[in-house]
Amino acid sequence: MERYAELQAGFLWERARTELAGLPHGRGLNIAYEAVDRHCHEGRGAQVAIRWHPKRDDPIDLSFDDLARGSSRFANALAELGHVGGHGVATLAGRTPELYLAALGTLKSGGVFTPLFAAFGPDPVAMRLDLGRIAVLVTTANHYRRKVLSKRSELPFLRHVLLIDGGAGEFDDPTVLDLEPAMAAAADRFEIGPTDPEDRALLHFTSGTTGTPKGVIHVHEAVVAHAATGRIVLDFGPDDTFWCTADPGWVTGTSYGIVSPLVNGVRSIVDEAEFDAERWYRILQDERVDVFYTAPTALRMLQRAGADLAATFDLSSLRLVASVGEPLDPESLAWAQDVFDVPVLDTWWQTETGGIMIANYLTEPVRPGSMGRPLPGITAGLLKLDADGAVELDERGEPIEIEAAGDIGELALESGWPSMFRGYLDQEDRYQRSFAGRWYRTGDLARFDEDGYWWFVGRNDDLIKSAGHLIGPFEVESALTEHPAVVEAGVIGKPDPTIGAVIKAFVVLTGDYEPTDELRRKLIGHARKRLGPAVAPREIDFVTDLPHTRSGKIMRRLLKARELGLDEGDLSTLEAPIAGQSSGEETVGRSR
Ligand code: 6R9
Repeated sequence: MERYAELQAGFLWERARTELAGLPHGRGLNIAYEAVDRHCHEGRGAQVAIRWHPKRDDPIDLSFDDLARGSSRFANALAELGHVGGHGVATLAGRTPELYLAALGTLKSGGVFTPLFAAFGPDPVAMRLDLGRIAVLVTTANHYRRKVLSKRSELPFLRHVLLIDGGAGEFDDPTVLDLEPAMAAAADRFEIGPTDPEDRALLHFTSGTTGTPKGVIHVHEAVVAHAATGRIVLDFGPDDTFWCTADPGWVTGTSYGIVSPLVNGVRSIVDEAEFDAERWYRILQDERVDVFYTAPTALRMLQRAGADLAATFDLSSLRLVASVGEPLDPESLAWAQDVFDVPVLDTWWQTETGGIMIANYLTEPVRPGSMGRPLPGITAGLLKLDADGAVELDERGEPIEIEAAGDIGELALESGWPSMFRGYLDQEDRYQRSFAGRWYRTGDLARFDEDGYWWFVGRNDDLIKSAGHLIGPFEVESALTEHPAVVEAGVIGKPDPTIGAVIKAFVVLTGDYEPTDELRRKLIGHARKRLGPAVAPREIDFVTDLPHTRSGKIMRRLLKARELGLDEGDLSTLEAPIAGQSSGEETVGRSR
């Protein structure tokens, strides 16, 4: 692998583009062609592309040929129903092969693919189907009956529902069809139509802190970034087995759970089941996983399950572990490095960026707590903000960039990379507002150090103003998790008439500690020593779990709303408590 400096010097997006095949006869660029058909044309069709672990039964292999044929059948089935270009197709399903075939088949057919979390309830589903003007929904009979049926009349755009597990007869509705016979009747070859790199391909919903979710639009050109970042950061090689634990309902599970590994020809693990520490270690061991991409919250859940459990498995196949979604605190990083005995690389990106933008690299020293350095081809900047959080402009009206290491500003990226989002659906104003001059504003606060490593400070909205200090919850949480009693902490500012806000922490303890007043005092003492009295929490509550989004982010605004007895806002992305580890969904009944 090339070192960072060399990579940066030699990197051009135009050149990364030439590593892709492009559609035959100069018909453009299509994600699904790069992900599957290309491998078949180049003689790799028999290789395993996805090794699927159903919830209960033995794993099943899908080769690139299988994916090519299955996705073609899906595209033909769509065409048969009259969906030929620009149509929105959503999945509301667990991580089963049909989800992956639907994703790839939709892209082949010129449609726009939207994955929804299977655990969403009726309201969030209806809202997204409506906002996304979804024409075809791929789901199970059970989801349809429980979540969509009663709202069907409010969804005029929804023309067809395809049931993965059959049972359409129950609904006595010509627009509700069984997927399997529709696919079986369709041809397994499909010629992908001309695809402009700027054609829409993916629509991901990401919830704002309040109000309606934003629909983030990506185009086929994004595959250039999916491909390159997989090689540069995740170090994909042809013989690798890769496991991205994210559900496609979160952008990570699409960019790195579908597109990037397939385009790079690596074998991917897809696990239908939800988190289970023992199961995860077993998969890592038995599948000889080389590269593991997960979230800090999952690493902390593994940590909670104890090092003893980890020690009973042979994890020696691993070459690197990477994480995304939240800051990877130095304590969790050290734990993971110890247990997996490989470099653990934090990576930073967003739904809007489509792919990894800032990362640590296998070839470079890791700075614990830092998200690393910008990818080659990516220019990161730090914009100066005024007291109201607005970008400060110079006399020419250009945003002022922070030049000094250590100062805090808003993380911005110079626009123009291939996987940059091309819009918020129906919210052009909001899209325009997320740019300042040539910069895309991420809404995250950060700083950089003398060596160009970037450090996450917090979401702009989560920042706490207390006694004249600006405090990012992450630095307080990170100090708390350093204490051996603490697995996870969530920190908020509680409004206070005198000092603006009092820092309050919600703390999850490891199994070895009891929630006592004495421990509370000790933790406050520990935090004061680490952070100073102005930044240390004044109050600590012991809790058994913190509220997380389905992508594993601590929902600080919910902690705050509950603390203050305020409206809890949009909770559609709230993850069910980890304890039972079930999303409350039953397995899709299927015979095999
Ligand atoms: C891929 C994804 C984006 C937000 C982002 C930031 C937070 C992601 C992070 C991180 C600290 C990291 N975030 N990675 N914060 N360190 N390595 O997560 O997309 O769901 O849109 O969230 O997640 O706040 O702005 P998305």
